[in-house]
Amino acid sequence: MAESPSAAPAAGPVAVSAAGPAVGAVAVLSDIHGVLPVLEAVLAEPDVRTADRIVVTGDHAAGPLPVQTLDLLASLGQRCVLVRGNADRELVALASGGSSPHPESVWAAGQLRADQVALLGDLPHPVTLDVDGFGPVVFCHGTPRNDDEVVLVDTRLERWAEAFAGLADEVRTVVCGHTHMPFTRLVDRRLVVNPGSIGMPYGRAGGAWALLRDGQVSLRHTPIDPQTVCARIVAESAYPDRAAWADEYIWSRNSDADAVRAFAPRDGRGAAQP
Ligand SMILES: [Mn+2]
Repeated sequence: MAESPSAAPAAGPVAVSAAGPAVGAVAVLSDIHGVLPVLEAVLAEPDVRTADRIVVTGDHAAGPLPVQTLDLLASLGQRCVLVRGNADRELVALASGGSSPHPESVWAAGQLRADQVALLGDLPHPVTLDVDGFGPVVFCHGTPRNDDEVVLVDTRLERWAEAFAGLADEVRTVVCGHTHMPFTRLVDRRLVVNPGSIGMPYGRAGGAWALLRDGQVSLRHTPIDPQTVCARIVAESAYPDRAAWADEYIWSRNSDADAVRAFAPRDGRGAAQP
């Protein structure tokens, strides 16, 4: 087959509310949920250490080590971009007297310092960054329009189209978190990436993350020793149910099959079936 002629260079991508020049490699972490030991393991990965930006797509602190996790993220400075997740929004509401069905969130909200509540209260959603090889990339928690909207690897194209209706045409890459399962797929010519979860992975223990570099996406996985991580959480957290919480989530007792079945009704599938 003949080589295609090389196309003339296109005009540079238009950044959509993206501040500053394009950035190089981006490590994407998500859904840390206060699991400091796994965050530390992922931050020690060579490709995370050398990434130009670390973008964390929400749900940072609702879990067993909220104060220490936010302090570590803050210590990364401008290289680290935090996006708001629904659980971060919930922590802010809890800190001013709200209620929640999630006991670890109620506890975590009571641990945070005032400056940390303020930090969470100021987080943006979504965030657009111009990334080398990608153009403008939208980083969100649930979907660009809603930090609590569920989309799954097998969500119908109609729902994806609704969720992306407000995106500018030049946005060809969207990164979502929230569902704690890694995948990458095309959705009508847009590349969608979910890095999975650092702290509460479904289907496989360890820290899941993603690397965006030179126009290529790779899904990464940092192995951990669940026994060691659980022992640290038990030793370092004061959350009363930390042992059971760590056992369930650090060992990834819930499979991706369990999670997809549980979340599926939330993506509208079947709702309009005759
Ligand atoms: Mn979430």
